[in-house]
Amino acid sequence: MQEKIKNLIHDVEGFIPSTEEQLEEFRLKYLSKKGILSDLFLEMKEASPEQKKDLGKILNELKNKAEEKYASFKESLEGSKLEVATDMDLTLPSSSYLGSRHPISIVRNEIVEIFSRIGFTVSEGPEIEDDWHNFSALNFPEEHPARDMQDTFFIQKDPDIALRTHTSSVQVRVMESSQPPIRTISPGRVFRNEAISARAHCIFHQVEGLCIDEDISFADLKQTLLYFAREMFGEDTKIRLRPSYFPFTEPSAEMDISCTLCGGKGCNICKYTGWTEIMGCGMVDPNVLKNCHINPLIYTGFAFGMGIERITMLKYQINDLRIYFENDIRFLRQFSGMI
Ligand code: 2NL
Repeated sequence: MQEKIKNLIHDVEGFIPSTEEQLEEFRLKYLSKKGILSDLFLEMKEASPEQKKDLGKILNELKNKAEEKYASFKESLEGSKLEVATDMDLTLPSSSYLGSRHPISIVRNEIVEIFSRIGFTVSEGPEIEDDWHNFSALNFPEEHPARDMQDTFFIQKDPDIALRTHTSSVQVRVMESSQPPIRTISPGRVFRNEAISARAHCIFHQVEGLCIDEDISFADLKQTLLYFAREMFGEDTKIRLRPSYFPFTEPSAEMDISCTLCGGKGCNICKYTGWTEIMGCGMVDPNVLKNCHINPLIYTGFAFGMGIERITMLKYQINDLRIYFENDIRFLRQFSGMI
């Protein structure tokens, strides 16, 4: 009888049920009233007192092992039953919407690619800037209205520290820390204290560019920006430059491209002029070069700046800036699959 019980212990130890039915069979076989254990306990009563002692011990071991086995699998098999019990059809294809890049990121990446093909690197810098990098080094006079509280977000009323109002502050840092040749663009977020409307926002994105070397002329500026316009808006795109003013460039200009919608014939996007403005540009003012330890007698340079929101509006015919910040999934989904 001892031998028989030892074999049963061995069987119980090796038992691994994979369904609830198999576990129930196990329970009936060993633990039910008509099961093996009940029979064996009855059988044991027939044994001699000496045998009873040893048999009792080994029979209790079998009983404990069978009960433990049953308890441990009952919990795990019931758990798995719960998971399977949901009405999910696992053979269906998964959701096809994988998310998409934001249109501002798509256009920023495209601008970076276009300029990197002609040797421009990408520079980044802090969004919280000091007065020197955001204004003074860029030749903004002490009394310039852009420094005003109404236009700039100052940090904790400290007149020296503010959120950058343009990314030219990054390029001041590049000029201070390196010598020409410099060819770099700085994409990034900028902040201006403006009322939010369809045409203005207090947070927006810019790409500014800077090219400094010996003998850089306005012709280099013009050809670089023509190349950019054609790559961005198509090879038939024309550009025109109108005189303008910025504190950091002299001479300065505003660049228009032939209207992306009507191609120059006149429509409501270009207000029937055939042209739309896309950026500011000019030759870097010698005072700016001096401020950044670059000798203006040896080096000249051009610079430009554009708003990414505006370029994106023209490219995708978006007529309200606010939609960029609303995260409306119906708007964002239209850009899925784009890099
Ligand atoms: C704008 C800005 C311009 C720049 C931006 C620039 C200037 C220097 C160094 C680096 Cl000195 N970047 N940026 C130059 C000329 C015009 O326009 O708000 N355009 C829409």
